[in-house]
Amino acid sequence: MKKILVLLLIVSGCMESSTGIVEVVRDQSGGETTILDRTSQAFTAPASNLNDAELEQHLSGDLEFESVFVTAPSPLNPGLGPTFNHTACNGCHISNGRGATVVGEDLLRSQMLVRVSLSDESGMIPADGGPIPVPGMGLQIQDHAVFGETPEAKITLNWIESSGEYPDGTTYTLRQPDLDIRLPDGSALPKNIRTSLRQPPPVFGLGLFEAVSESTILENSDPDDRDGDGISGRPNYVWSTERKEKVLGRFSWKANVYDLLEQTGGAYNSDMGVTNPIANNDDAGNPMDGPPEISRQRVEDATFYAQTLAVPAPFNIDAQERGRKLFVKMDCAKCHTESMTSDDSHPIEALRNQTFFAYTDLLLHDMGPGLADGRRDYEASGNEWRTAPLWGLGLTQTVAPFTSGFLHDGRARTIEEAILWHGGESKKSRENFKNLSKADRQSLLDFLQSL
Ligand code: HEC
Ligand code: HEC
Ligand SMILES: [Ca+2]
Ligand SMILES: [Ca+2]
Ligand SMILES: [Ca+2]
Repeated sequence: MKKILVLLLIVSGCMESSTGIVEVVRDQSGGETTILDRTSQAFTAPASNLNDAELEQHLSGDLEFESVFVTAPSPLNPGLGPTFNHTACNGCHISNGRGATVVGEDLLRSQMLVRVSLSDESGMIPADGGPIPVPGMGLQIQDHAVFGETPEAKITLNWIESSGEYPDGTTYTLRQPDLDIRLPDGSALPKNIRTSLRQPPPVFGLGLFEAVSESTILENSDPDDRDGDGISGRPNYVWSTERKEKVLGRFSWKANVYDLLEQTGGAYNSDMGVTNPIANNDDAGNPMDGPPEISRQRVEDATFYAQTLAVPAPFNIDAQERGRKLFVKMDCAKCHTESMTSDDSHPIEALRNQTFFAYTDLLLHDMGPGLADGRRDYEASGNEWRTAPLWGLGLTQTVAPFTSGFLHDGRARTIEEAILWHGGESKKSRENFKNLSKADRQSLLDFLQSL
């Protein structure tokens, strides 16, 4: 079937107007980076269009991503801590997918992070416009420490369940996190500190997000909702430590990070306590004395790895046309923009001029009070989140069985629960979903599961 469509296109020479072409390309979810793999290793393959030199750097980066850091002095990977969240990138991004959300345990077992800041009412907004660091704690709680040092806090995660009903009488249960955060002296975190629980997102395909031009992203934004459909979509503008100016943010759950280099340098510094030329403080905001603990090259190699991971192709997506049409009809695609095309300027050749299907506009949306964390991050309000990409969604629990959840804090145990949490700008879309027949809801879920 597909071959016939391709032939027809060659004959007709018409790429845009044929409806057939969309099906053919949709299989190539990551453009030419795409691989065919639906196993637990599906997020770990190098992009299939890398040249030899690129492949070599990718493999060096793979080693960096797996490097386990230890307390100095040590011949290999010293520099962990003094406080930290985990010891390796892939300790949190399990097989390059999400972390796990374990109940009750301290968060090292669950790979989750808690971001913190002071409430804006305290009026000390930093010159770069970012969130206000908590004195002595910075912007993130490190709940582990090397021997002889004290973790910043002890965090316990529990879930609160609630139940609801579809108009057709089918019932469901949802859960939301309830954090208990204790300072070393046993006292609770002061009330003026905003907290935000974050699950590690998957790390494949992200180079393509870097390779999209700013104007491509801004095309989909509608900050004042001029077309009156209740959906806005706002860019986040964040401080770039490398460029030393405010730039469009694309990474992390609030699009509050500029690029993958700054994301990676920040992760070494804040998540592992490993200072480096990109980020060099103890996450209480204090610049560290002494030379960085790892070289710029090592940070660049780990970055390159995340930039050049392959995107797994969807499974038999042609059979999910009914669900895909419902996805569009329910207005899901108004935020989960089906495809984008990168331009020709990214330094990595394999990422240039690729049309890919990530199902995100990379913009911020108000998702309502149910999902709100109340913690501003640059332009992102306490209600706003970056539209989560949906590629690879159906592989989530293949890659990390029984453990991973959906949404920024992993609260949704299933894709269905994730949809039911949609509020704010996406409330109408959620209601559309709830009002579908059971069979139609299943078709939509089957489509998402095929991604
Ligand atoms: C303690 C767990 C943990 C460790 C260790 C960790 N990460 Fe993450 N990572 C996260 C979390 C949580 C987020 C989401 C952060 C947010 O939204 O604020 C994230 C976000 C990311 C993103 C952005 C993904 C996206 O969709 O925008 C990338 C890329 C990334 N991490 C790469 C790395 C690399 C490279 C390392 C090692 C140097 C690393 N991470 C170490 C937990 C971790
Ligand atoms: C107004 C914009 C908007 C609309 C409309 C919308 N979404 Fe979302 N979606 C988001 C945002 C933003 C997130 C991330 C929210 C979070 O993590 O708290 C998200 C997250 C998700 C997730 C979880 C993804 C993950 O990686 O954990 C799924 C699944 C999803 N959406 C499916 C849908 C479906 C299906 C529809 C239509 C019924 C829909 N969305 C409509 C903005 C939207
Ligand atoms: Ca250190
Ligand atoms: Ca801290
Ligand atoms: Ca609009």
